[in-house]
Amino acid sequence: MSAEETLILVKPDGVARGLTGEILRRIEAKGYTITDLRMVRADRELLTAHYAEHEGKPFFEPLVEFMSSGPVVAVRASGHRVIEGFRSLAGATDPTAAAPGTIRGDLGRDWGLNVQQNLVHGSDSTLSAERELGLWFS
Ligand code: DAT
Ligand code: MG
Repeated sequence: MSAEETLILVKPDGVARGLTGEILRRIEAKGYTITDLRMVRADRELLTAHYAEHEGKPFFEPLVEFMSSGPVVAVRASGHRVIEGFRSLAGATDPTAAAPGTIRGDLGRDWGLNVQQNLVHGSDSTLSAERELGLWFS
């Protein structure tokens, strides 16, 4: 078995709603290993680097505002195909469209706001996982 690593974030809405434990439980219940974890108050510089692919999009500014509105929990998780596996656990970006059984589908709330407060982030490729782990766990 070849272990892979990913970056998972419990976003400010997840931390504020007291869902950190439930989200970590789902990661571990799936069989992934949490190998590092820290609570971070992310600044604009870190978030701009993290969301570089979205810079210039209409939701970028509100996204950075939201992500810096409170602490996030950054998680380094490892396991076979954990990148794809966690994306699958998280569910679709839009919490209303996310399938029941997923973190966003079961727990995500659609507040009708500009930014989707969708509880979690997960790296979407080996390249972004490497890059994002370097940003959050340098
Ligand atoms: P994901 O978090 O599922 O990887 P993404 O990388 O496309 O989704 O977008 C990053 C975050 O930006 C996402 O979690 C919520 C927000 N976002 C994405 N698309 C959006 C949109 N059309 N309107 C508002 N917020 C959006
Ligand atoms: Mg993404």
